[in-house]
Amino acid sequence: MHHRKDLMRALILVLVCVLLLPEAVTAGPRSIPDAAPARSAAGIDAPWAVALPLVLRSCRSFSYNESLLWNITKIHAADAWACPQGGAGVVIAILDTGVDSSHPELAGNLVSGIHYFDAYYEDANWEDDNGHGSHVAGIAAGIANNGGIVGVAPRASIMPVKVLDNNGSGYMSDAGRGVIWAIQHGADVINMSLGGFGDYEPLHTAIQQYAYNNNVPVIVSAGNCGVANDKCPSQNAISYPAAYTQTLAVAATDSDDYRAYFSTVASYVDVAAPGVSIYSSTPRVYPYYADYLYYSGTSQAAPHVAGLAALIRALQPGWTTQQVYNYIASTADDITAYGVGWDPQTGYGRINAADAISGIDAASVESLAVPAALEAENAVIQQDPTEFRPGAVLFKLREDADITTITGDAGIQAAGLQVTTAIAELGVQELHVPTGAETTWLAYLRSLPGVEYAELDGVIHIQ
Ligand SMILES: [Ca+2]
Ligand SMILES: [Ca+2]
Ligand SMILES: [Ca+2]
Repeated sequence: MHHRKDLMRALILVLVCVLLLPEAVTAGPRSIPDAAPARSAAGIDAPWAVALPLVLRSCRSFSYNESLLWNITKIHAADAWACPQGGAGVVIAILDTGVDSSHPELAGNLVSGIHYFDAYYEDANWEDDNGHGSHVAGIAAGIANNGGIVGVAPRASIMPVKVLDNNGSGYMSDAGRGVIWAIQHGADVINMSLGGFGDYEPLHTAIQQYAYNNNVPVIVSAGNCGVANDKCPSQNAISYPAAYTQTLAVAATDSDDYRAYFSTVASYVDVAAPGVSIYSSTPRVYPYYADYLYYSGTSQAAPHVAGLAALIRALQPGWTTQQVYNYIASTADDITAYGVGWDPQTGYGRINAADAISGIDAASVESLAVPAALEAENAVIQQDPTEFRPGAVLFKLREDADITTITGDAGIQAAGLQVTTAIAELGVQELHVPTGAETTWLAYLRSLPGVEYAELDGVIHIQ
């Protein structure tokens, strides 16, 4: 009985979807300048099948190559593309190396972006000169039905916020300003496939006050220090902003749901998503000349979750950030290979988009909560970065303090140091110090009674 009812319901739903979405049956590209069949640097042609039985099963209208895009299949993304589909109307800010504006997987989903560089520089040239940002953007919101790839939220908008250079590096201050800019310009979800090995209070404050408190989930890669390597100060080094409780930290898993060997094992890991050999969009410009490449990293894992957050946001715009986090965690498939329930390898498990979306109307998010024990473990460990922007120490004054307590300080005056505004929105100032003397002046600023905090501007990298 139930089965027959369900079947009838499904058929009606399919009919409604087909009526509402002519694209569903024509499977044609939507204002795509170049919808040539996919090709990769590895020379793989990517034929995509129009999978009619799956359309019937799930109201899905997007087709994709299920064996090539194992990651999309693994998290059951196709079953999450319910009507109305794909995260339409939701803006995902990609804080990264920029985004290729001409890529057919991305161009149609782009909104305006920004480029921050070296703490003071800003322009609108957010083109991707590295490749990482375009790859990440494709995983979150690559366009469906034009071949190649499809993102987890194929109709979400992509907001490029370029805070990393062509080497995939940048500073915490750029990321902080990027978060603020994204929120001020309408971002609904933020993806940060990046991290550094030092706490930086202005970025933490920007995430908490601008994103988290305004119902904007911040999805962050957990880090690639699962094995010792020259990019990590130590094995499983704490990565920021992943370690902040206001972010959702994502570990990387492989096609068998095992932790990727490189994925950082830590108390702050919240969930896991595919991050090994992920096929996605790359720039058509130097030095790539490739439409698609395979990348591995927790950088690749995070945008799966950002895409899922967009799908959720499209259907539940009123949920708080924590409710979105808790819901993603509670609908994940627990990876029991590392123990039943939460574990530091995969968090609450590998995300399951189908379970998240199918249960979203009935979900009682108020009853979901991250266990208190985990929150305690999640507490941020204060740690100054060893790699930071030269010549700068940033600080914030206490409410009752005046800037003359710094500019009029005998020690600072004797050294002839200048103070400028660094992040106006957060009241953060910068003390310009001689290169090599940053940690000395950091300690000095922290010793002054009017200073709420002082920080080095830590280096961040793609992950
Ligand atoms: Ca596509
Ligand atoms: Ca967290
Ligand atoms: Ca587990």
